[in-house]
Amino acid sequence: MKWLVSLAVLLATVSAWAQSPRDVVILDRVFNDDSDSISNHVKNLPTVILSDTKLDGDGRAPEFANRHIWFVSADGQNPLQIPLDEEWKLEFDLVLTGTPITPRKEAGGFARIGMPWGYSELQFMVNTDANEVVAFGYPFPFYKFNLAYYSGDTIRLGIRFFKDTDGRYKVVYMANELSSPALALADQHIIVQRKWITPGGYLQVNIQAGNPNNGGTAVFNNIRWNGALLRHAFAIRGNIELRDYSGDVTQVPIRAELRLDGMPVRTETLFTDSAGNYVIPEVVPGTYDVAFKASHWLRAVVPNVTVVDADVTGVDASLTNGDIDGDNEVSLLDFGALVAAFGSTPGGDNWNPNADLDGDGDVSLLDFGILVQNFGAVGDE
Ligand SMILES: [Ca+2]
Ligand SMILES: [Ca+2]
Ligand SMILES: [Ca+2]
Ligand SMILES: [Ca+2]
Repeated sequence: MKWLVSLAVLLATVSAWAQSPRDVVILDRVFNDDSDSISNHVKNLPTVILSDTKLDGDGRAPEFANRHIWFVSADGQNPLQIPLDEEWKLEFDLVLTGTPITPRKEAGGFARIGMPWGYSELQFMVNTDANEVVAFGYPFPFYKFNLAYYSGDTIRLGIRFFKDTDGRYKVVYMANELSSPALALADQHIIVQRKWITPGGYLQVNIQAGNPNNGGTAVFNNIRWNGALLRHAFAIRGNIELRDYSGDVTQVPIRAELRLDGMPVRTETLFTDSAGNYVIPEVVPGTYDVAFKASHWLRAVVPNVTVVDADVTGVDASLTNGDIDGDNEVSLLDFGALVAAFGSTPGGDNWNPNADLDGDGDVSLLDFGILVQNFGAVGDE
């Protein structure tokens, strides 16, 4: 009896753990071969509806398909880039309806994984024409379920991603009560160069020339997510000094980058308050190097910022002024840029706002003095 009780407690814990994602972001027309189709998207978590009709082509090549994607998100704006070492599971009930069922309408789970050239994509799809339930997309493992899917069916799909005890990143695909084995991704030495993954879902409707009634709808119901957003996330706070500057610091965009093992996992454009204070919200626990760079200031990196179970404060940086061309060094190139802009004011032919180092509205000897003082300085990598 004892193990039964333990199992019941475990199941209660697991079901409480899986919740709706905090938010999702919908990317409209990722494929847009029929630009005058009528697409409609509904975000009403835990439900997302993607639909697209009038897929008869727009008379301009290519005329293949339209695709729409949603991704889990912390803010409804940006897909969440989850560090690879985070285990997560995404599940939903999917109803895909194709009108007509041919040409192909497909929908299902979707993921992007960071690669040295950008990213690669997983499709875990059902389709209306071949009736398949199948996952594919390098470097994700191929898997085909022994199930037949028909337009209008409800199917529960799930993707679980985790780092196994053998050190390899693996995925388990789920369809109704079936699960694939834990399957390793290909080329693990490549995926660890970027270290992020973003899950979600998608709809793709292929074009049928001459049929204005051609369309498809994917309803994702009961979306459940137990990944990084349900573990608490915390803020990183601190102060950024923009040195030798008398302008309005609240108007200076600062690019902040969170790096895990040297690899960027998140970038943000920050603005500080008038005292230089900033906040990076919703940071998943981990040990980060935090890099800050602003237009004509050198980059500063604060190493080993560890987020555990509370906001982290005092992550301060002081940025050296003088990098007019933005190459992260104060050199002769910047001197040349300052000379070229010397004497200018906003609106002038040779005005360069990045040469106005002190932010007083003209390029003068004061700016020259700042450059001389910092000449030869090089920012952090
Ligand atoms: Ca077209
Ligand atoms: Ca059309
Ligand atoms: Ca420079
Ligand atoms: Ca100036």
